[in-house]
Amino acid sequence: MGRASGVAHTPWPDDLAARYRAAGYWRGRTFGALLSELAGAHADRTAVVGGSVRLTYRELDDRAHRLAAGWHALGVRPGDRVVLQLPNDADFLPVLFGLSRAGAWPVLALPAHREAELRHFAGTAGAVAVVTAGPERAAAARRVAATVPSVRHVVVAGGRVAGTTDLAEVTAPPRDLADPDPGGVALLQLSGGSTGLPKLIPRTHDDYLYSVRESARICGLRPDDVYLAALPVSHNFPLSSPGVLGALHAGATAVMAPDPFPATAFELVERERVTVTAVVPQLARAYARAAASGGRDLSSLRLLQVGGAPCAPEQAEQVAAALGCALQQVYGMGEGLVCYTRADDPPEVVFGTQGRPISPDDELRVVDPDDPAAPSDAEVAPGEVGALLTRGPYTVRGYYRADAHNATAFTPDGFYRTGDLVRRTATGHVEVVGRIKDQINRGGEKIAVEEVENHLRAHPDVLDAVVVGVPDEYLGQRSLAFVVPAGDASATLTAQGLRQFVRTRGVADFKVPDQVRVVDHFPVTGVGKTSRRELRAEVARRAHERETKEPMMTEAVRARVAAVLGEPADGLADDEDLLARGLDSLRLVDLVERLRELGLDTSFGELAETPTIAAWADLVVREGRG
Ligand code: J2J
Repeated sequence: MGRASGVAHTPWPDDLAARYRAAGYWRGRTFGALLSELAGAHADRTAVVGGSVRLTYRELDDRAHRLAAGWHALGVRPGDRVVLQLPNDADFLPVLFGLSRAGAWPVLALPAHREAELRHFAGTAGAVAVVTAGPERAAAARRVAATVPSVRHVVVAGGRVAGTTDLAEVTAPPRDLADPDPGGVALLQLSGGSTGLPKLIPRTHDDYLYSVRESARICGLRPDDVYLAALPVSHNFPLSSPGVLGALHAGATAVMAPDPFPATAFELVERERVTVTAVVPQLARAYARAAASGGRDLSSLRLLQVGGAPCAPEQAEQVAAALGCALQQVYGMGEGLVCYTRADDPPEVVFGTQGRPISPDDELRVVDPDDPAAPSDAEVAPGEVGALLTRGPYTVRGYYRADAHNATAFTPDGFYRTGDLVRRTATGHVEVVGRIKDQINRGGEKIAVEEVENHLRAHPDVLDAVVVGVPDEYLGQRSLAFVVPAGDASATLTAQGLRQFVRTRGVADFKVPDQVRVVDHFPVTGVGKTSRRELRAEVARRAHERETKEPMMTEAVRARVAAVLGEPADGLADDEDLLARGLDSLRLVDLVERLRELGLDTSFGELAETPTIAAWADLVVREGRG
């Protein structure tokens, strides 16, 4: 596939690399070497629990050795890329470490990803294999293998699927394989992205293990801790902040939850005496509600980490109270930087900020979010809101094979443009206040609007599409697509049909627009909006306004219609045909005048076209000045 070009891994400049080594951040140890050490130190302790399988450290180490030899026997060689899409179960860690020992670079796909995303990962990475689980994903992986020539193997966990290799067969007697370069790539994380499909993030053994080690220390993990992976474990948060890798680093136990819902998680907390887990704010609230109704013994839980999406201070406080454990806010990103509130931070900091960075050598700059196309990168005054730029000992310097994108995603001196709007407190804590990138954070799942727009535009009856995030009480944000039909297709395009269309394109469910509005033009009044970014910002602003203004405007319109008809307002339904109510042309002319008070410049003909309160309120929200 010729789409991706450029270098695999952008190294840190020599002077900084030397400094990170001298400071003891980078210790020259690989994933495989770490596991060997852990197996020596904690041999008979439980490392992993997944379903009914329990693996000691020695067993985990042994499986990883056999898998490494198995991958080698399949022809997987150092530097080869392998798309890894496994759910939270006992296979995940042995496979990850096995690939790592074979020198391969796992590409950490999420179980939610479907064919379109897998094809993109395999194609961009030039992957030699895809490892997945379950018949549906296996079928998608086989279709990917049929179109991406580099893919030689589809390996499926837990079952024999025609045309694939059973994961159980990827095994061979342990053999000496050269330990990979600790300064080289260990794995490829995925970015939430804002332009098109997710970018691949090359993380090195040195940098990733530094973030894992320090995260485990900051969270006070000890051998008697039990970490529950409730979120999909290939995501950076449950993998490394401190996540299952941090748990192993501390000699603790990592428990894999097959799904993140309270019933499943709480059963495991009770059964395994879980002490630490990590969730997104939406789940935290669900946990708090479920805990209030009792039924499970959650007394072992000492720390709930909340991150991945904005969490309001009151919410954080309520959750901590409901679960009766300490709460920690975590602000992190697959590209690197992770911030934690600390155990000894005062409550207003724990509840009111998203923490401070892991490393004394994390450099954070808060700059003027002026023009994203031509950023000045001038720092704002201390305590002011600005766009966050960061670089440091575990933040990447470039995406994998994405030279053109890297030119704008990073500053010339190597800072990553996070796209987040933040404020830093006098204590150095970060408050995340919003985003400047075109990305929707739907309950922690990141959606690049451009990717979804491209899928919508692929529909033969769609001329153009703009996708924006609108506030959602439960999810934080949900996605709203505005679609302009091609030619006279407006009669045939439906919201449901378009959502189904996006689904059949083989993308993760969370990317299917929550709402679709078919419109004859984009709801924009400003002139000269040529850039999609500005258009989106305008549409998002109006969509937001509309969400908040619509109920008010509906009542204002209803009152005026009632006055014109001489009937009580509460007898008029939003969607009833008002012409049938006796709203004749004379009365309509009167109404035109009255709606002018709401800032709507309309005509009697326009009102007669769709004679309902709902439609007119819509007009007022869209075109009124009120
Ligand atoms: C607001 N927004 C947040 C927070 C992330 C630990 C924790 C999370 C991630 C993660 C991670 C937020 N409040 N507490 O990788 O190791 C939004 C920001 C950020 C983007 C990164 C980790 N925590 N976010 O969420 O790569 O917008 O990583 O830039 O998925 O999530 O998303 P992602």
